[in-house]
Amino acid sequence: ERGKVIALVGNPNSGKTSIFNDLTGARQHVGNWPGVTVEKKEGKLSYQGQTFNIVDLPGTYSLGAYSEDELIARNFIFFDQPEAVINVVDASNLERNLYLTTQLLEMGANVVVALNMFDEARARKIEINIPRLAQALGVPVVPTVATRGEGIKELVATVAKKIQEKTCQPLKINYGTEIEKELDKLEQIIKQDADLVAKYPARWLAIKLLEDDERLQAELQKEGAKQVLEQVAKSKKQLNEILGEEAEAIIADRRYGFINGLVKEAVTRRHTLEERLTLS
Ligand code: BGO
Repeated sequence: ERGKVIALVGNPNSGKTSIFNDLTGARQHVGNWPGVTVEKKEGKLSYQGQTFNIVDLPGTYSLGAYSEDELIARNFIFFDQPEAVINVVDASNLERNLYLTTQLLEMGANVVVALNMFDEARARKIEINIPRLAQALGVPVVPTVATRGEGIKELVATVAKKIQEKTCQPLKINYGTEIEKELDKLEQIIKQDADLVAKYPARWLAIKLLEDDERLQAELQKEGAKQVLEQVAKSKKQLNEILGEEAEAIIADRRYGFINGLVKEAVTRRHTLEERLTLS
C-alpha cells in the first residue's frame, strides 16, 4: 500500500515551499520527476497516528498543456490520484491565484485551499470573507501565514477530515448557452468511449478539447477517438461562427468572469492609511 498522498499545488511565489517545510519539517527528499529535470520534492507528515506523503508539485499558473510544469501537475492529479490537494493561494493576489484554483476544482480534485500570505492581505486592507469564499468555491478555505507557521495545524486537521469525508463534486462553471450546448454534445460522445471515461472526467475533457489542448488532442488521435475529434472540430467551427471568436478565448473570458464575480462577493478592499492620507 502506498500510503495517503497529499499534493501541494500553487502559483510560483504563493508560499508553497514555506507550507511544504511547515508540513514536513526535516523529513524531506528531493529527486526529479521521471524523464525531466524538474525537481520533485517529497516529505512526510504525521497526524493522529497516520502518516501522509506530501508531494510538492511544480509552481504553475494554470493546468493546460503549455509547459512541462503544468503537465506534471495535472498528470499527477489524474494518474497518481492523490487523496487530497492543498492549493496554496496568495491572499494578497487572490484574483490571479484563483485561476489555478478553478482549474483544480473543474478537474474534480479533492481540494483544500490554504489562503496564505494572510498577513500581507491584512496589511493591505484586503478583507476576505472566508466562509463566503469557501461556500462559493465549494471547498474548505484555511487562512495561513506560512513563514510564522500560523494556521498550519488547522490546515492539517481540515485536510485529514476532507480525506476521510471524500466528498468532492467537480466545480461547474456556466460557460454560457452556446458553449454549454457544444459541451453537452461532446460529453455525450466522450461518454461512449469507456477508455476515455476511465481516464478523464467527461466534462473536463470536453472543455479542454474546446480550449485546443494539444496534448489531449494528440492522445485522442493516437487512441483513434475519431468521433470525438470530429465533434470538437465541428463545435469549434460552430462557436466561431456564432460568437466571432475562438472558443479558447471565450472559455478563458468566462472563467475570469466567474472568478471576478466570486472576488466581488467575498472581498472588500479598504484604503490603507497611506492611501487615505494621500486621498485627503
Ligand atoms: C522570501 N506571509 C509572508 N509575509 N511571506 C510569506 C508567507 C506568508 O504567509 N509565506 C511565504 N512567504 P516561497 P513558492 C523573501 O524568500 O515559499 C514568503 O515560490 C526573501 N528571500 O518567505 O518560496 C517567503 O515556493 C527575501 O520570501 O514560495 C518567500 O510558492 C525578502 O514569500 C516568498 C523577502 O515563498 C515566497 C522575502 C531571500
